[in-house]
Amino acid sequence: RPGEDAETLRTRVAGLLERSRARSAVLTDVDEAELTTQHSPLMSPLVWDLAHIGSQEELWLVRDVGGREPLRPEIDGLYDAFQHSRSSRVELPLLTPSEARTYVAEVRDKALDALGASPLRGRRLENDAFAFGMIVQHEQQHDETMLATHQLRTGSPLLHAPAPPRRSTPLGPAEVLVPGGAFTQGTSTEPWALDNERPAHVVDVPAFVIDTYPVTNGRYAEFVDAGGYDDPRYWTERGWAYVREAGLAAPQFWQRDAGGDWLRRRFGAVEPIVTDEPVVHVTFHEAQAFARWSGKRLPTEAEWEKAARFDPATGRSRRYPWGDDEPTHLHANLDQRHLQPAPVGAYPAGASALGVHQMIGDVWEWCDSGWHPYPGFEMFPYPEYSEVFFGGDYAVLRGGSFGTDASAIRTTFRNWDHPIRRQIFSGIRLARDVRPSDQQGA
Ligand code: AVJ
Ligand code: FE
Repeated sequence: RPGEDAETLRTRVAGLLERSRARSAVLTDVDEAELTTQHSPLMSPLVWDLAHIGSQEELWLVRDVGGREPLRPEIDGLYDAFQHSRSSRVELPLLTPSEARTYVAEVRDKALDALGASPLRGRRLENDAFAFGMIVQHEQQHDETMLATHQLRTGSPLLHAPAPPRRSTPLGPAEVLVPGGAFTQGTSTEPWALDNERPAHVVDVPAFVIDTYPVTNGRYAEFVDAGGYDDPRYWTERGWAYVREAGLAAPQFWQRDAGGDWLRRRFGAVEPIVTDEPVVHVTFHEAQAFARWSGKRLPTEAEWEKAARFDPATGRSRRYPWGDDEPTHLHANLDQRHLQPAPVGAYPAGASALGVHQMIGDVWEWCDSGWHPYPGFEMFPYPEYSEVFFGGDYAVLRGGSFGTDASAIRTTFRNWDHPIRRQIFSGIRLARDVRPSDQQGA
C-alpha cells in the first residue's frame, strides 16, 4: 500500500498468512479417511493440497527469501504438481494427515522468522513482500481447490456457512452499453499481481454490450428445458462432440425431483435450485452454447476487464469495480463466507463505474479468450505458474467466485482452465455486439 512502512506491511502480511491458514484448517478439519480419499480423479486428496501448500511455502519463503536450510528436501518431488498428476497423487507415499499438519506448522514458524528478518525491499522477490503475497494467494487458491473437492465428495455435509445477502434494491437494466475506445488492461503497479497480469497496456476495445448480472439458474434451466443440450445448432463442433461423449444434460450437481423440478447437491445437501442465483458448475462449452441460444456471446477478456474497471469519467482503470478500496462484505461475495453464489442484484455497492454488477465474487466467468501472455510479458518468478500453460487448450475465467479469497482476486486477475472443466465454481456472463438500436441510449 502506498506509504506503508515495513512494520505495518509485516503485520498485514502476517494477518493474511494466518487467515489463509485458518481457512486451510477448516477445509482439512475432517476425519482421516476424508483427507486421504480420492473424491474425484480430477482432484488431489485433501492431504496432498495441505502438504503442497507447506511445500511451496518452504521453497519460496523459508529457503529462498529466508535463506534457511531445507526442512524436508526428501518430499519436494511428492508435492511437485508437475511430477504427479492429480489422479495419481493418492497412490504416493504422502505425509499422513498428522505429519502434514506438523510439517505446515513448522514451515510457518520459519516463514514468519523470514518475514521478520526480510527488509521487504531490494530483491524483486522481496519488494513489497511480493513472495509473501504470492504464497498467501497460493494457499488461498488451493483452499478454493479444496472447496471444489468438498463439493465433489458425497456423504453428509461437513461445511456450513450463513446464507448470502438477498437482493434489497430493484434490478437495474439487463444490459450495459460499454463505449468504444482505449482502456488500460493489466497492471504494472499492483504489488501482488502475478506475472500474467503484467504489464499494463492500452487496448482499443470497440463498443459492445454486456449483461448487468451473471446468468441465473432460472434462465439456464430455460435453455435446458428448451432442449439446448439436444440441439447441435447451439454448440461448436468441439462442444457438441464433448457434450455427447460426456453425456452432459444440465450443470454439474443438478438432478430432477420426482415431479421434474430441478434440485442441486451443494456440499452434501440436496436443495431446490434458486432461480435468481448465478448458475455455477458449467463448462466453457456449455457457456458458449447457452450464449448462442440466447442470441449473444461470451465477452473477450479485454471486454470483461473494461466492463469491470474502466471509469468513463476519468478514463482510468480501477483496481476493483467499485474503486480502489479492497473488498468488504458489502462489495462482493468472496472468502468462502457464504459457500454459494448470492442472488443477482445482491451487491449494489460492488457495481462497476459503468453499472455492471457482481463481476468480482459469486462465480468465475468464462471468457472467449485463450490463455496467452500480454505484450511485454516477463516470467516471474517461475515458469510453471503461468508461462508453461500459454497457448495450451485453455479458456480464461475472470472475477473469482464465492470460494475465492479477497487477497487472490482483483479486476486484473486471470484464471484459466480446460474448456471441459466444471468442478470449479464457473458461471456465465453474456455480451453481444452493438446493434444500431443501442446507440439511441438504451
Ligand atoms: C491459476 C488457479 C489455474 O490452481 O492450478 C496453484 C493456481 N498454481 N498452484 C491452479 C496454482 C500453482 C492455478 N490456477
Ligand atoms: Fe500449487
